[in-house]
Amino acid sequence: MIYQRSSALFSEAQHYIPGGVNSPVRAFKSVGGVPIFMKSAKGAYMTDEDDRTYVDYINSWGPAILGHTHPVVLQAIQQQAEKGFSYGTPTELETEIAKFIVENVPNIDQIRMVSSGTEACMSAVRLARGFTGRDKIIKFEGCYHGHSDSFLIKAGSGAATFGNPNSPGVTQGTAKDTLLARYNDLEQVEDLFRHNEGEIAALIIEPVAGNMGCVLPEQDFLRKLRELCDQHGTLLIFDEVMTGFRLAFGGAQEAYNVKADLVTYGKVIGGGLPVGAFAGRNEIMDHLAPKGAVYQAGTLSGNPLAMRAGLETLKLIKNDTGFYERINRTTETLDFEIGKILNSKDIAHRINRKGSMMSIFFHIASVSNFDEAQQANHALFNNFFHHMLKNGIYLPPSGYETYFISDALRDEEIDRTLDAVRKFEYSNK
Ligand code: KE4
Repeated sequence: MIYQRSSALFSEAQHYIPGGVNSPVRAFKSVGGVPIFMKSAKGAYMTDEDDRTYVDYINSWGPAILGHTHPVVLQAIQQQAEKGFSYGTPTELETEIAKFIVENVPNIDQIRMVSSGTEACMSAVRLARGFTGRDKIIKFEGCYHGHSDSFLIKAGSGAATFGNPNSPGVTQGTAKDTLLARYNDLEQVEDLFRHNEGEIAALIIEPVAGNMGCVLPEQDFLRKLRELCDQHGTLLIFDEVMTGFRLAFGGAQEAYNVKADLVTYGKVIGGGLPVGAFAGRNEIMDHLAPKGAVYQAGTLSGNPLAMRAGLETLKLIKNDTGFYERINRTTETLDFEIGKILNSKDIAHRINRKGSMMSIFFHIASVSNFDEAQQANHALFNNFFHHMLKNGIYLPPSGYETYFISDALRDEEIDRTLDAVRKFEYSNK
């Protein structure tokens, strides 16, 4: 039986870890089957416990943008580890990476390091609430900003009402301060501002959404959100945990030329080690403890290993003038070539792509919000996922995820991917 060792390991893991995994999406619940246990990764590949190798299109959900275990980053982590793992004191290295990011990303003066994207987004919302003295936030259905209570909210009835908890453990008291709008629906956002005048601290958005599959902002949507936030004294938070340093070195702010008041980061800035961050202009960031009154803290925030992995990753990207052109071209090739093959098989689909983010939706012509993402044929995606997996191509195990292209992909990996797509058989009957 294939995946024999993964199957045995998954059975054992479920005795000691809830659902056998430390993050739900890894359990293959939406695609079915046994989650694959990996034992190593290098470049564009991961190797599972049954010694099967896969071309990796998850790349640890974004961090491995250079490909896995890049030799320069690996050596830098090893050398840093010789000096100790974590001190719990300020270090020069934290200033070095903070300065590097501030000098290379538009519209930020200060940055605070944390240990996950959830922490970054949660803290940014608290800072926005502390800075504005307001309680409510607007988020968008289908956008994911981590598992902090304020974000685990499903749409209330109608658009102008507040949300409802979408997880046990989230209180109504928390949910009432989270307002939901449909992605790309400016009228709903205008409605929310009208119904909650003077009460909205922040609007948080994935500037390119990657958690409902890849969904792009429509023309001028982000610019108009900027205008609405300016009109209503609301802070605009770009959740760039996925898009930061991936869409461009200056992230979505640079790619769309729209300035956010706060920007959150994760994934790439840690190079694969646990890091998150949030950043903004002095006027806002000065409200953060210990300088200001808004409290936020973390034992491992800014720890030397994660800072070293992140800084070396960012420097490699920054110093490689062809980096973004290369990974964007790889993604474009995958988009066009996979599209041609699926069309030749008469399999209706939509591929959304921005930079080195893309995803495939089946049996739908366009996807610009979560409702439409849900209308895609996810059963067909699940078939496609397992077909690709059997052919050594590891896609994200859910139709609601984006693919993360790494710079380690070369013609050989593209050809292997396209060969697998060519073998996909699906009867429309
Ligand atoms: P973490 O707390 O998982 O580091 O980051 C939360 C987060 C915040 N904002 C955005 C835009 C994100 O995509 C994420 C996390 N992304 C998911 C992938 N869909 C992480 C994978 C997982 O949950 O295991």
